[in-house]
Amino acid sequence: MKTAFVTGASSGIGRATAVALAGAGFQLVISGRRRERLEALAAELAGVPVYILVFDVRDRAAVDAAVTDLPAEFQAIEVLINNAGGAHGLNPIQAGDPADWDQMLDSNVRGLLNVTHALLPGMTARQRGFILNVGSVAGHEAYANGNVYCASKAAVAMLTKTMRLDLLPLGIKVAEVNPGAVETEFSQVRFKGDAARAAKVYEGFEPLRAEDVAEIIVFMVTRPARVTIAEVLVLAGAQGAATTIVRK
Ligand code: 8X3
Repeated sequence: MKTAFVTGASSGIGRATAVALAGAGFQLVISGRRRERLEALAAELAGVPVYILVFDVRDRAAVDAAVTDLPAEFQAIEVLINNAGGAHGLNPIQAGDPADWDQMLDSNVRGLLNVTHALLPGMTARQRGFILNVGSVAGHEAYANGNVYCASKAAVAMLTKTMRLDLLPLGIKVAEVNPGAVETEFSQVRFKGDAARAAKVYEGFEPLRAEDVAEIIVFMVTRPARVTIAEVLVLAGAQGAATTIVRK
């Protein structure tokens, strides 16, 4: 049974991807900050071997220790889904909070690097693996007030391209999925728990569901060796670009 490692698996796209990968025959390492959520997910995946790791991707020492301590039967990670991350605040740069900036750069960029760094020795030794980075439409186009979030996802986009070149000779594929408007906890986190403001983001159109993105991720990571789907942009049906949404 192949093993997939999903970061940020306690909610949203990460959780849905874990469920979809289990359905596709993978056993799972699921990581996140909220143990109860991960335990609930593991219970839902009964029948599939699941190992829970509780860490914050920003904490490099914790990431390294968790990966080092993986039981032997979960060590051969075939697929890494670098999903953990998010947005904090939506303000013009002059009104931005540097603490939000740190959090986005630390999770979305450094966190992705921390987990990748911890898993690469195994992948390079086995000369196989697939790293799927969850980017965003925001990494490929600018929108007002997106500043540091857009920049963090642009970093993910360029890391994906450059990692692909570095790792290709070692038998490791690297790809990126770039979601548009997906209704998850994303906007609640961005607006710091302001549920009304978060709901407004998805008002008047049908946003993507986390499951829609998960299905695409599973398709991407299960192609034959001769195929690399390097990048996918997935928008809501009513969405033409990041902030161009037809609301009815
Ligand atoms: C989430 C999509 O457009 O809200 O990454 O930035 S967007």
